[in-house]
Amino acid sequence: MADEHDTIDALLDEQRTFPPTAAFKEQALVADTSLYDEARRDDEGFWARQAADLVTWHSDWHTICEWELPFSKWFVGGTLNVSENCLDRHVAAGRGETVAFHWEGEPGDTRTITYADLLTEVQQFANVLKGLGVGKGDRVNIYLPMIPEAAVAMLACARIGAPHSVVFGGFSAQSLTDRINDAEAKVLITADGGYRRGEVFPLKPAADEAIADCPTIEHVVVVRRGGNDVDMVAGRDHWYHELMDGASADCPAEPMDSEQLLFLLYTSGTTGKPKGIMHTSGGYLTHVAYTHKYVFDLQPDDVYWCTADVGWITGHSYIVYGPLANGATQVMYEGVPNYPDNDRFWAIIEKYGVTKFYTAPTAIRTFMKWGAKEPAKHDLSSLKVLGTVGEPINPEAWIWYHTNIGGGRCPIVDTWWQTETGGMMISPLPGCTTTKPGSATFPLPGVSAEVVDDEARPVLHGGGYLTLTRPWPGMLRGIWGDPQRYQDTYWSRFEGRYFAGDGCKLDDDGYLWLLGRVDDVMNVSGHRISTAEVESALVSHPSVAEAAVVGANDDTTGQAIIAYVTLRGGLDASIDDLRTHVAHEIGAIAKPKTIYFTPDLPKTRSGKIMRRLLRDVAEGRNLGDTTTLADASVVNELQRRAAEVPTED
Ligand code: 7RM
Repeated sequence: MADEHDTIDALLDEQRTFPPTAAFKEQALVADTSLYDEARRDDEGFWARQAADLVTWHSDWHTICEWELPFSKWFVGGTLNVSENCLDRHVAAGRGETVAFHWEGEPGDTRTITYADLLTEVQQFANVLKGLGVGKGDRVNIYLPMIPEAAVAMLACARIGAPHSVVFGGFSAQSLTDRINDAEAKVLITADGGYRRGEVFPLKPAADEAIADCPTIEHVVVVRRGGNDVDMVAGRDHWYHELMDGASADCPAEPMDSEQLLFLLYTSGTTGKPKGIMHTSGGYLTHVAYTHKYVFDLQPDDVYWCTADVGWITGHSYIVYGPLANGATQVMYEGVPNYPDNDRFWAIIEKYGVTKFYTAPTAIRTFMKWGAKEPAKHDLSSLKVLGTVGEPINPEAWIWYHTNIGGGRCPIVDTWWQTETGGMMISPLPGCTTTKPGSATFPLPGVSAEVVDDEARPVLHGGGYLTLTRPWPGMLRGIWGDPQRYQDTYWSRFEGRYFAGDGCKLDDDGYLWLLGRVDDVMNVSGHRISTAEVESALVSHPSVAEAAVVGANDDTTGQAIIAYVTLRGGLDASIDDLRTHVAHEIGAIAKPKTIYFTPDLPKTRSGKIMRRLLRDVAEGRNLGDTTTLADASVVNELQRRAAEVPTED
């Protein structure tokens, strides 16, 4: 057994608990521990039952899991077609008229797309791709706004076994070039432009710039959305609607191997070139269908809305593959949450009667800034389960979400997972888990996680590193073109374990509390303090909406805690107030040395705080790589202020 020493000091002690209500339990798919018990007895058998229950196979697998560390194969020998699982089987079961997507454009235009409609469009587009010379194994790049054609394109690729590589529409031409070239994609699917904050943002010009340096691209398919003028290169560029006009709606789904590459999704490492994370078919689909069903307690009359972009793994797993495999009805929204006004999301929930809602802590903290009066303008009584993903959620943001969006009655599922894990790994089950605000609670049935210290000894209480000890069906199969980097990045820090890169603490009741990336852990006078905990303490002050904390080099303490704080609209607090508050919440050792007030924090395009840049600012360095930053002006402003603001001692 490990001795009780903290690899990362655990400081915050959140005591509030929220058991599922009797009313929720009564209707829940899972209201007891039966799934956990079953998976504990035989995890492979458990996953095999999910694969048999939730996925339709052309032929059976002979081996559930082949595990040659660090490479796994799932449902080996089985064949299936992922797009058939997402479409044909629902139509064949008489659910063709069920709405797959209530799509809402940012300007307010709408489309209602049934499963039958989606199946027709996907078959047509699969034929279009074949007509452009795309065959099984060929990579297709997708660079689109949040329009239904994004899902159509992904499913059409899946139908013919052509792995897709979706690049988020907010990425620059250079990022697109790098990703296309690494994947050696043959075809690019893009749009003229899309809507964002009331204006058309052009995509095709960026795509043109990108592919000027992409020798493998043979054809470009352009969806008309923005209506902006674009150049079309004869022979290379084609309008989507023109190709679809002449396309047959008959493209039978061919069986694919369970381990057929379904997609690549690029994720930027801390350094160097982005990694093409590989996901395959049968295991991935099983994992995302299972987690989507049980974590959201999916019911036949649900209207589910995930606010992610399809360019991120959350969009792949919990807009496209998981929900469609489960035959769910969804809302898909094109634009930003504050167009035309700050209540757009709440208006959408009311309009469509959304029951299950999945968003990110960064969005929730923004909503807190805008104030509870915005959701109060709308009837949100349709909501039943609320989800979060992407970052640790501070207890205060959790409580705000629970109170102001969930009306105090909706369980919150805080879901921890990664691009690499493919699907959710640590999360409550809403009908069975007593939640604690800020904790992702326990590994899902079938998932084995362990917190360890520097020497890979299990930590039974306190802070350490989150590792995964058994393979799981949705796990990445590697990094495209670089098996060594796969081994080095994920499997070398702790022998025989997948290391996710996140710090995590275990409390007395065995709950897991994610502490952020370990690169973000600070060392103050020998205490290893997680940025997430100091941020949570700051955000628990009534005037604070959002906070980012970093450790900057310090002659006396090794590192000093520097905080960047955004206040809630109309509220005020002094630096002294906040330092005292942190000391009171978690102890004097965690008091920030310096606090800067800022209207915004630097974030990645998917909304994660970029602490690395704040460290550069705090230490007076030139900024490193800023290409993944959503809005560069934020750090420039902080640099200017850093030069001006005196340090508190
Ligand atoms: C789904 C996604 C992965 C990283 C991961 C964590 C952080 C995600 C949570 C979380 C605390 C959560 N994929 N993260 N979910 N931290 N609680 N519920 O975000 O590949 O883009 O990022 O995100 O650090 O390692 S991702």
